[in-house]
Amino acid sequence: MLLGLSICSLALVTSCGKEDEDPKPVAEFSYVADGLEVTFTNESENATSYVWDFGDGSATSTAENPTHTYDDFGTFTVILEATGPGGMKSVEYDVELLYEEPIKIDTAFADWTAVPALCSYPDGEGRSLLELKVMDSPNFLYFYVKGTSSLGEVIQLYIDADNDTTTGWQYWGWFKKPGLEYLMEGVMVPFTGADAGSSIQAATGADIDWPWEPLIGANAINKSSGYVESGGNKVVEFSILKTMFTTPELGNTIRILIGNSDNTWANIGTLPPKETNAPPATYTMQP
Ligand SMILES: [Ca+2]
Ligand SMILES: [Ca+2]
Repeated sequence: MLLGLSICSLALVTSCGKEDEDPKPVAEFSYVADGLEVTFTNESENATSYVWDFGDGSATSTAENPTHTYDDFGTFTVILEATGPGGMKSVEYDVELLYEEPIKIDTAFADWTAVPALCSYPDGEGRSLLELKVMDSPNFLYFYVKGTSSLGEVIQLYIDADNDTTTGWQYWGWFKKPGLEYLMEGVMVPFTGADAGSSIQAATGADIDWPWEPLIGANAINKSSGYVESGGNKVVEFSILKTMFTTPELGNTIRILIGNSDNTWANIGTLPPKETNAPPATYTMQP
């Protein structure tokens, strides 16, 4: 009996000693997110193997410093289990992947650099209008318009929302390709009179000179930079909520014509240019 107790004590001491030799692991990590791709940096101590749960239902990883690409934005609880001779420890953090709008309406235009021009006539065939760029996100349509120094106060966007020339406005216009469902008229330099503001109008289908009916009053433009002088030109960026377009909703491919008017509402520019008889510019939504 006495011998048995003695052995037990000895075992206890041995166990304590072993714990000193193999300290418990510390689980720790940091991460850097680039869009949906997250690079994890393992900062664990006293560990030799790892299991990562990325919190999105995907397979776990045993890599020391994994990179994981998520399917969507959101908040994910990431759990790291670090195992060493001294045991296993785990740590968890919420990884937040926030959606960033691709374009910021802020009077700086570097965010448009990688966006190809949808319609560009740098030699002046479009008169006051030189270039149009379009971008979209799940929430917004973004527009970049470059004009000459004579760019007028009003920008008009004619939009074929369903990419179908047989629906929408079929009447005469400076463009030769009809089928336009919407007209956005935006006053980029606010008038002091009753014309100030912007609106989205829908084609009524009537075969008359001006078959547009306002859908809403002001604030069709969600946000605008206003005109910015740049290299002898005037540039503006603005955004419109996609939910402004209801019947029909915006399809995956839309067609766009753009006009420019001065403060007497006389047309002084078009893209594509009137004279070229080119079809409207075609824009396909981002995947
Ligand atoms: Ca910008
Ligand atoms: Ca149409």
